[in-house]
Amino acid sequence: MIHEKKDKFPANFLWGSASAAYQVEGAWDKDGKGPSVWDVYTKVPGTTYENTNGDVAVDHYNRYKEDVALMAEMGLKAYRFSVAWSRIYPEGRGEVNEKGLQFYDDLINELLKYGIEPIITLYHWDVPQALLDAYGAWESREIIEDFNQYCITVYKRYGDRVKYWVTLNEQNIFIGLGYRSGIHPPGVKDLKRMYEANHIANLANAKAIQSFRKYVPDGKIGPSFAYSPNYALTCCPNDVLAFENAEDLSNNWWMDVYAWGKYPKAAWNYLEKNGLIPTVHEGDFELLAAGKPDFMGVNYYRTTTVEMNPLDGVGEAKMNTTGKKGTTKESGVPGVYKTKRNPHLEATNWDWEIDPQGLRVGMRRIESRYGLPILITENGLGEFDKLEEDEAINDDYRIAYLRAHIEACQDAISDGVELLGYCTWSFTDLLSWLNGYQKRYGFVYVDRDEHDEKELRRLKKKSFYWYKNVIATNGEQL
Ligand code: BGP
Repeated sequence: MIHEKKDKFPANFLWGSASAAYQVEGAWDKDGKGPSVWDVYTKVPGTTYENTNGDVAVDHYNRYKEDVALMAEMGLKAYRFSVAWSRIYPEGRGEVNEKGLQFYDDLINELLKYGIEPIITLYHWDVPQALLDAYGAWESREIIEDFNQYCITVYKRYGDRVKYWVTLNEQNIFIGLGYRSGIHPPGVKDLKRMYEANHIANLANAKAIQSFRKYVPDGKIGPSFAYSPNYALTCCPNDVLAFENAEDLSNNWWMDVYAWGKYPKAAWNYLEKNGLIPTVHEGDFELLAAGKPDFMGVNYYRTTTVEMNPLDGVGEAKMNTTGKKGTTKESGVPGVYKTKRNPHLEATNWDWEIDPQGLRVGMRRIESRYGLPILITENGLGEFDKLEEDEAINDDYRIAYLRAHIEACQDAISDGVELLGYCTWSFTDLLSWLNGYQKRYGFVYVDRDEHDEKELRRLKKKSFYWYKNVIATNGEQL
């Protein structure tokens, strides 16, 4: 639909920005924190870009007051951050670390002092290493109760002040990269193990939501899904079928479980024929159905375009983690689908296609299929930024990207989507899991690189002032 007049953003719209503990905090072993799988994995040479790790990251643990003051100066309405499980439970379970709890108390209070709504992510990929050592982390059902206990501890501690919560960040990514492509911890390449771990993560997600109802009855909770809506490359029926396959296996496989507590049938049958379906115990589907979220959290960066892939066609290809444009190869599942470059879209230097309309398409699909409100929990542009001699950072390309995506949000609202808020990725620059510090996302430049921490100075980019005005005008001036 082309709207002659668009609806306005709601008055209480959450104009936000997001981060994750491992990518900003640093202080990896301070004040009793235990190691997470990322603390260990990144120390294995060759696992990350130029062997970068989050030992110091952007030192948010020590500089959170400075960072929150910048958020307040911008007028940010919401800040999404994650709690590092191993700060709260250094061993993943057992003894609680009071100093870890205190850190997030201080951060929350600092945000509230300026009227910034805290949004807590319970899990952004940093499972305690002790649980990987003890029972294989997401590969054992033991994690369901350990995760639940950790969640209950933080619900009880922060639930009086924090009303928006995210359970698992991008389950599809941490499971897919951790157990299919093996480029995230624990570095496994085994499809059967992937689907098993994924089912266990689904159960942990549902259990955490079930507990939430008891401890934070007036709060809202949902998962953050890494949503890349699919397009068929052509209207050839085979490509349309490939598109349906890709939707079922790469999106509905997760979102159907969150919203309805069941897996999409064609994908289930396909995996069953290939010996890949997860082990289901009695009561699993009841628990999944009981874990219905209040909203679908959406992390959106790009769409995916697919065509049919023959049975002897391409398998999974390597990701571009260098920023050398055009180096991404076609990737796919033989007999199911394969990815193609979309000829209508420009891409970033990391080959992520820039597609604001795709965000609207995705939100429309969620609205039609699940009827759930949506919270954009991440959206942003990772690019090389240049610090000029006068210390300006003229990131007009980031402004253009965000502007177009916010316009798409307004279109989606005008279409009837219930959108609670929009969090950019990210507020300050931060560590990209596999891309070091060269791939920047923030409104605030952090002066450090892969090999030199320098003084970690914070410098406002051009986009900082732009987003400030967007918030001040509630999205009227883009
Ligand atoms: C999402 C993650 C974030 C963040 C972002 C950008 O998948 O939830 O943690 O890293 O993507 O990704 P990248 O750093 O790979 O560019």
